[in-house]
Amino acid sequence: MKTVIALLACFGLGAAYLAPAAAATSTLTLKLSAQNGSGENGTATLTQADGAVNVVIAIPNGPAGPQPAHIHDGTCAGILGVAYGLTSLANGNSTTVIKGITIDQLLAGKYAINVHKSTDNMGNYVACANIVKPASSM
Ligand SMILES: [Cu+2]
Repeated sequence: MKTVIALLACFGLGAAYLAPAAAATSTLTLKLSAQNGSGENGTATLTQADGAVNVVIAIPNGPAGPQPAHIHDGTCAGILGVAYGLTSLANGNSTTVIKGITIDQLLAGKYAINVHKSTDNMGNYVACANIVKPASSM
């Protein structure tokens, strides 16, 4: 009887340790930090849907826009090419559904969400967030 109880205890612990690693990331909130003096701080919230990732950007003091936004390869410190297009921001808000990917695939690579000042000034980045897990949830 003691052996059975010990085995059950082991399985219980095993399941508790395995569960977080096996579970897909369902939501990820990133802090968009203002760049180049824009003052445009906000958030990007990624939510896993069935076969797609929903990306919601919210910059409370964003201008009327439109402000183009993308998921780029690279990091905020070293932005590379566009990996996925996002809906341009209007009044600081943007919602996009990206089909065929998962949040975990984004986390496994090196990606950053960035927002451009305007269609006429794409070279000026006004906000950026690296797609990484927050340190507290690692
Ligand atoms: Cu871009």
